[in-house]
Amino acid sequence: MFIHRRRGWEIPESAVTPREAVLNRRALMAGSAGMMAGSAAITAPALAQSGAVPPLPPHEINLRYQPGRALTSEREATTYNNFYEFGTSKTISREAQRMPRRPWTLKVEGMVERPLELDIDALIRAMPIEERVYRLRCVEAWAMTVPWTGFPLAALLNMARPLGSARYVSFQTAQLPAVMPGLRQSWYPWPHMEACTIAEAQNELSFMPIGLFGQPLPPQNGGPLRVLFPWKYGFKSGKSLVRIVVQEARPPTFWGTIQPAEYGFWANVNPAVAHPRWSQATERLIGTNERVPTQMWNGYGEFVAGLYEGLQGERLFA
Ligand SMILES: Nc1nc2c(c(=O)[nH]1)N[C@H]1C(S)=C(S)[C@@H](COP(=O)(O)O)O[C@H]1N2
Ligand SMILES: [Mo]
Repeated sequence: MFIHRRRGWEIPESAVTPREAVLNRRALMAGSAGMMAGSAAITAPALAQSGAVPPLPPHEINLRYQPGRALTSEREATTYNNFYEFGTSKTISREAQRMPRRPWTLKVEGMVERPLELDIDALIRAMPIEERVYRLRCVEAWAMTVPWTGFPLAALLNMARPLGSARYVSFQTAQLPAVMPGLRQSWYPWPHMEACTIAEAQNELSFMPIGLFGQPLPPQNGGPLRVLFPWKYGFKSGKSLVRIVVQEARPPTFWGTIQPAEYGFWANVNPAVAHPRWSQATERLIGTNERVPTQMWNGYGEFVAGLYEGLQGERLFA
C-alpha cells in the first residue's frame, strides 16, 4: 500500500496528484499511539469523563474536491471566526476554549424510522471518516480554504432513515449559558438553528466536520461537531451541533428570523446577486487579504446546480 510522506494539503497544490484516497499519515500515527495506550473502545469513555478530546481516528484524504487555491493558515482560520454564542466580534477564539467538547451527545429525530441519541465518540467510530479541503465563503465577503476531517451528512441520515414524506432538515447548536456570553443577548433567537432541504442534506458535499488541520475541531470553529454546506454562505453551516431534526414543514432559521430581507432560506453563493448592503462580486481571503472573484455556487456547481432545477421561482441566492 502506498503511504504519502506528507498529508495531501501539505503538498504544494501543483504537486497533488488527484487520487481518490490517500492515507493520512499523521492520523495513522495518532491511531497507533492510541493503540499503544489501549484499545479505542476502552480509552474513549475514560477520556470523555475527563473532558479530554481524543485524537482523530486514522482516516484517508479525499481529493475529489480540489480547492483550486492555497490553504488559509491554520492560525488565521482558528482565530478569525463568526460564532455569535461567544460574542459578535471575530476574536472569540480564546473565550470559546471554555466550551467542553466531551462528553457530547447528538440527537437525530423527527421524521425518521430510527431516532438516534449518539455519544460523539460512538458516532465517530460508526461513520466513514475522511479529510476534504473546502472553500468557505461568509456572506460578509471574506473566505477561507481549509482541510476538514469529518463524514458525509448523508451517512448519518442513512443511519436514522428519514421517512419518505420528510422534506427539510434543521441543525441546532448547543446552548451553554455558563460558557457562551452571547446567549445573554436576548434579542437573538437562540438556540442557533439553520436548515436545508432533504435533497441538499443528502448531497455528497454536505459534510459533518469533527476536525480541522488534522486536529479535533476547535470550539471556535464549531467543535466537536458541525455541519458544512460549502456552496452556501457560511451562516447556513451551524456549529457545535446537539440536535438534527428531520421534518415536513420548512423550519425557521436564526438569520431568517433576525433579518429575512437580507438572509434567506437558500443562501447559495452567487457573485451576481448583491447583498442589499454590499456587492458579492469579490471576496477577501483571510490571512493574505487578497481579493478574488466570487464563484457561482462557490465553485461547486458541478455537484449542486442540479438541486435547484425547477426552483427558479425561489430566492435562491440571498
Ligand atoms: N451556532 C453558530 N453557527 C455558526 C455561526 C454562529 O454565529 N453560531 N456563524 C456562522 C457564520 S456567519 C460563518 S461565516 C461560519 C464561520 O465558520 P468559521 O468560524 O469556522 O470560519 O460559521 C457559521 N456557523
Ligand atoms: Mo458568515
